[in-house]
Amino acid sequence: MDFSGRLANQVSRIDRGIDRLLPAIDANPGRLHEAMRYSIQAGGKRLRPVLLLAAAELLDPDERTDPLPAAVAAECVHTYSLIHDDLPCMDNDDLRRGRPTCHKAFDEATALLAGDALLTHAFLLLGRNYRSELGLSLVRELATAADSQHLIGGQMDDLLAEKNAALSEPQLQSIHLRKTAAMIEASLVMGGLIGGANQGEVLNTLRRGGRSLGLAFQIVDDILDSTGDAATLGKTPGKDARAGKATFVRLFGLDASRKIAEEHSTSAASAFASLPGDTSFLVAIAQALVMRDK
Ligand code: GRG
Repeated sequence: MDFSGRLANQVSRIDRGIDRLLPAIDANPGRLHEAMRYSIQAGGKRLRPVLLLAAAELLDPDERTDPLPAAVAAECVHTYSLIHDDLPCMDNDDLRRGRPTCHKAFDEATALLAGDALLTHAFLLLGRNYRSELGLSLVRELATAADSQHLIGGQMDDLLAEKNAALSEPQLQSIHLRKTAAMIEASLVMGGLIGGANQGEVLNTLRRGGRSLGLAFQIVDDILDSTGDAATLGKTPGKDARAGKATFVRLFGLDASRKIAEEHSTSAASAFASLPGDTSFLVAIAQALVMRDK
C-alpha cells in the first residue's frame, strides 16, 4: 500500500478508537462528554497517535499488545492542550480544526472542564489497558511530556515571551522542544515501549528522531502561520506576528526557516531509517511533514 493509503488507514483506525474509548455522550454529564467529543472528533492530523502506532508496529508487526488505547491517550492530551490554548485567558481563538473553538461552541467553563477531563481520561486509558511495568512506563512517559517542564512549561515560557521578538534561537528552540517536540517524542517512545523495546539504543533513537521531527513540525507551523489561510489551516493564521512573537520566520525569514525545517526533518528521517524493521512509513512521515499545508 502507498504512503497516503497507509496513513488514511491509520487515521481511520485512530478515529474508530477515539469513538470507542471516549465516554459516551449520554453518560452523565452529557454536556461535558459532548464538549470532549466535539473537540477530539473535529478531525486534526492525528500526528501523535499515528507516530505511536507506527513505532509500535515497527518493532512488533503482529502487535501482541494493542497500541490503540495509548494512541488515543496521546491524542486526548494533545486535544486538551489545544482546548486550553484557545481559551480567552490564553490565545483567545475562535477557530480550531475548522470549527468554532470549544469555548465558543459551548462556554468557557465547559471548555476548561472538557480539557481537564481529556487530560485525566488519557491516564485512565493507560491504567485500564496496560498492566504493571509497561503501564507504569507509559504513564511516566506521557506525564513527563505533559508536565511543568515540558508541554505546560513550554506554554508558560511562550506566554512570557510574547512581545519579546528579541528571543534568541536557543531560547526559541527550548520552547519548541518542550511545547511541541516533547509530545511527539513521547508518542514515538510509547509506541516503542509497547512494541517491546526496553531501555537502550532503540528508545534513544526514537527520542532523538522525535525531537528533530518536533522541531521541524513547529518551524513549519510557524511558516504556515505566516503564509497559510484559515480555510486550509482550520485555525486563525497570522497570530504570531500580531502577538509580536519571536518565531523562526521572524528570526531567519521564510527561506532560511524552510531550510532549517528540512534539516531537522532529514535528521529525523535518518534516525528512523537506522531502526530495525520496515522503517519506510516512519521515514515517509518525517519527510511529508515539511511538505504539509495544514
Ligand atoms: C495550554 C497546556 C497548554 C499547552 C498549549 C499545544 C499548545 C500548548 C498550544 C497550541 C498552539 C501551538 C501552535 C502549539 C504547538 C504545537 C502544535 C503545532 C499544535 C498543533 O498541532 P497539530 O498541527 O494540530 O498537530 P491538529 O489539529 O492537526 O491535531
